[in-house]
Amino acid sequence: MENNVVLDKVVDKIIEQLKLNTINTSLLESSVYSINAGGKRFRPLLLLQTLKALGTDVNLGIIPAASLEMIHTYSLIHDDLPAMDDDELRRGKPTNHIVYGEATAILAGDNLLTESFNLLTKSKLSPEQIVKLVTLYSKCAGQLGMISGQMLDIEATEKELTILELEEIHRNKTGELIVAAIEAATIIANSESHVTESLKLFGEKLGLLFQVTDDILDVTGTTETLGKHIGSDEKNNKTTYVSLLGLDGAKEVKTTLANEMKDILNTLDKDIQISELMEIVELIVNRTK
Ligand code: GRG
Repeated sequence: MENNVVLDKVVDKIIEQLKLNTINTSLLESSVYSINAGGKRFRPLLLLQTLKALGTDVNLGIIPAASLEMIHTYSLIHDDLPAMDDDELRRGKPTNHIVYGEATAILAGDNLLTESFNLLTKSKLSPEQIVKLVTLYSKCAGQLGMISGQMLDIEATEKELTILELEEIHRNKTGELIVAAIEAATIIANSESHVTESLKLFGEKLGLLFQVTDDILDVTGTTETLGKHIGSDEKNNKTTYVSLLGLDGAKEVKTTLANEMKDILNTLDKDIQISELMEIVELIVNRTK
């Protein structure tokens, strides 16, 4: 099945879940607004592509992918709030709080996070797999992952970080949900632990590749890219790969990571379709938005 067709099903599942449990139209509208505001659907795509690599039916990944995209969207709504990055634009569109007000945006984020777990429990996977996914998502999105990354990021504002400190933030803030997409696929596919461990390492590097590319695009990107969250890192005096290493240094990090990731894929068992994951590396390396 074409990726776009499955990704449409992922989005349909999210909207269905939000409509099913709604008792308030403003909350529904603001939640749906951010789900439909032009995101790349990278985490769902990664989960589905990893399932393909593992030779598992992508339909089994639709609900887990939808749930993960809901968590990601909540994090962006909250990240844009005045108390956090205070951004007026994301993906070239007004941020949730600009359209619906701060209180509704906070609740839309809370709503997406909470409903994501409710949706996950409706999956046709085994109860053991569902519990593993709930454990994984709450770990990666929670205080052992993304939320701590966000906290470290806030504490780092106006501070000059070392590369190790910067990567610690990105591993948590951006990387954990990316690793979650890959690990979720290994749970769905019942992969052997050595496969899961190699793919998690691949995912950790992918998170950093994603971030260094984001930092590079923030200074070299098109109007569309720059409009996604207008230079908020510079505005908030945040260290980036480019501010720390220069543009050429950041590009070098990007090349090294991509090569290391391809090396990991080449060590995987022969029955794994590594071309599906090579495609993901190329997608990020060639990202323009
Ligand atoms: C508020 C708890 C809380 C967490 C926020 C992920 C995050 C933590 C903030 C995002 C800040 C940011 C812009 C980071 C740069 C890399 C990144 C994660 C970009 C957004 O992900 P994309 O590019 O977004 O996949 P789209 O818009 O395509 O869905």
